[in-house]
Amino acid sequence: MAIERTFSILKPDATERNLTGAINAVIEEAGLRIVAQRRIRMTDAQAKTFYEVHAERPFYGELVSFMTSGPVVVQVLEGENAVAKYREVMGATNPAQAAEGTIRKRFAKSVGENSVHGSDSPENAKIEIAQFFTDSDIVG
Ligand code: YYY
Ligand code: MG
Repeated sequence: MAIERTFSILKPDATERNLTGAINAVIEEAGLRIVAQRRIRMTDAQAKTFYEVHAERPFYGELVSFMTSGPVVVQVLEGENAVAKYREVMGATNPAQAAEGTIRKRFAKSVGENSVHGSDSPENAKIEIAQFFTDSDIVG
């Protein structure tokens, strides 16, 4: 398996509770390398575009307003099988269904305020990374 990259967001519920370091420790302990990272306030337009795939879902409005409600940390993670590995480390979308030891089991407040985003495929990882980072931002 080749080295792969995935896109991660530490969401407003995580930054609000000062969990950036704690979550980054879980990421690094899993063998993923943080090769780009920036703390930003997402604009309404950025959040809408980022979650466009969910535009018709009933939770879309709440999701966009949550993602713009406070600072987020956008990241590029690199490692073997990084996309699937990070999904495993994150745990299920709903923290009540997330496995023990996962980020969402440990830190998420609810299905909406679930602390982290991770790309769901290598193709989407490339698209999502390009929305927030240029090649020169990423130092592998
Ligand atoms: O990829 P992942 O974040 O695990 O879940 P998605 O199904 O892509 O949904 C994106 C995002 O939307 C989720 O992290 C929280 C929110 N959401 C929600 O608020 N309520 C749902 N029933 C499903 C998803
Ligand atoms: Mg998703």
